[in-house]
Amino acid sequence: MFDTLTDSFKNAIGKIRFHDDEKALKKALTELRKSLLKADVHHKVVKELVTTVEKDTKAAGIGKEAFLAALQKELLRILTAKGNQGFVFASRPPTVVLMTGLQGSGKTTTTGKLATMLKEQKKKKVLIAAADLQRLAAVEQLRQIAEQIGVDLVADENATPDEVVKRALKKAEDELYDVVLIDTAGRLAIDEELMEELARIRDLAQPDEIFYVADAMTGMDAVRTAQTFKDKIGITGVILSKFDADSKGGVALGIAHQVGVPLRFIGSGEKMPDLEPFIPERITGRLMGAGDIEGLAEKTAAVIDEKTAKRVTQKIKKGQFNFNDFLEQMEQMKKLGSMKSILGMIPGMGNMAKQLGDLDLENSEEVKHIKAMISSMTPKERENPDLLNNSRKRRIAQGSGLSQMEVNRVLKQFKNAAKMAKKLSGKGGMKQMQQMMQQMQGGGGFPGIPR
Ligand SMILES: Nc1nc2c(ncn2[C@@H]2O[C@H](COP(=O)(O)OP(=O)(O)OP(=O)(O)O)[C@@H](O)[C@H]2O)c(=O)[nH]1
Ligand SMILES: [Mg+2]
Repeated sequence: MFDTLTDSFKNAIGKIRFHDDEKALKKALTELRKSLLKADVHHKVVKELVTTVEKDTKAAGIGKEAFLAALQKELLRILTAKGNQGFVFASRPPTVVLMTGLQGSGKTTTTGKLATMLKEQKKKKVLIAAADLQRLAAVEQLRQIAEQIGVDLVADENATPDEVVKRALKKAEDELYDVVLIDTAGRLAIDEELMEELARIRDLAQPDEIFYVADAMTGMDAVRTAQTFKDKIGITGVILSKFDADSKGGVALGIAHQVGVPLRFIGSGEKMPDLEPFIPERITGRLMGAGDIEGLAEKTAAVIDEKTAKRVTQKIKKGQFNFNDFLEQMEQMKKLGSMKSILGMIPGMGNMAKQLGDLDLENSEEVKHIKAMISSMTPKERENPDLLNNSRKRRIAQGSGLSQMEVNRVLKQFKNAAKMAKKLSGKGGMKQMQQMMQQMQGGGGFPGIPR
């Protein structure tokens, strides 16, 4: 997620030294502007962002730290729109959510994904209402999804959408459901008749949230249609689906600011767990190359029980993440959905995620190597990677059929990732991140010197 943008930001930041002059700033800003436009961020948003970063950097005194701070602040501002973030429960259950969007945008899949997240991560009792009766196969599709994820469904091919919604709401009240998700029929374009149906269902259901599911691959059209749905129906959040197929990512960056409605979730694959909350602070971190430890922990918690997740987070914090944890994580990761999106959340692994493409991580060379190495280790070595001196590494290389250089490389990667994760999971992680970025850019940087 956001690989291209993250790379471009790195490039821009690299153009400027700890203390520098206007010329260097100009270069950095040009780089920033070019890359944002290339990523399909809307030109107005780009202009606003670049102008503000320039102004703030100058005001603070041109230098890398000022530039980073300005960029981070401005990114956060652009990504944030007034409204809720992530999933927000109504003060009185059930929380009713109306899912809307154009045909094929991913409403039904996303309804299933949201239900999965609420059930698995938040332990909520979820009911889905099949209010799409336009398409014959729609109800059947939802039935299959509901069955697969073990969530209750109200559906009736012979009823009207209004009746289905009424029944679902009554059932939710009677049987104390926490959340009702209403899947609706798609619109080919902005179709008046269907819009009226939607408005009727809205008035009937009085939803706490109206989500507009937009297909990320449609680029700027996603922004325009979201705007129309906002005007006509009054959406409270946007969900960008099929983000895994959109390598540029610019729409996600601009849409909240352009439409004035928060981007709430991103669909990152076809499987049910492939849904990420879009929390501006975290995304800013990811954009600036720092991964998303919190998001990772949350995702992990969804499939591992909470105790294990806490233990792992503690281990990361203490820098004790070892090879056994890694193997355990790999097993759990199978359940986490798209490997690429997971790797992208780990600090320092963004590049690896990019190289992976759509590769099957589990059967990838990298992971096979690590697994082969681990199987050649003694239990003690698995517990404590620091034990691995040269003679032990030689033995592991032989045992796993790898060259010693390969063993060294993998070990280094593993240690770096664990180290970075530790740094960023602690207090002041953001500050640390900035310092790390400076070091990474080779611009010297003087961590520890107060501003
Ligand atoms: N790769 C990828 N595919 C997705 C994602 N979300 C949905 N899809 C696919 O997009 C297609 C359409 O998804 P649906 O959920 O049926 O879309 P819909 O909006 O309900 O469609 P209608 O009910 O016909 O309006 C399906 O093949 C999904 O698997 C995603 O985040 N990533
Ligand atoms: Mg559908």
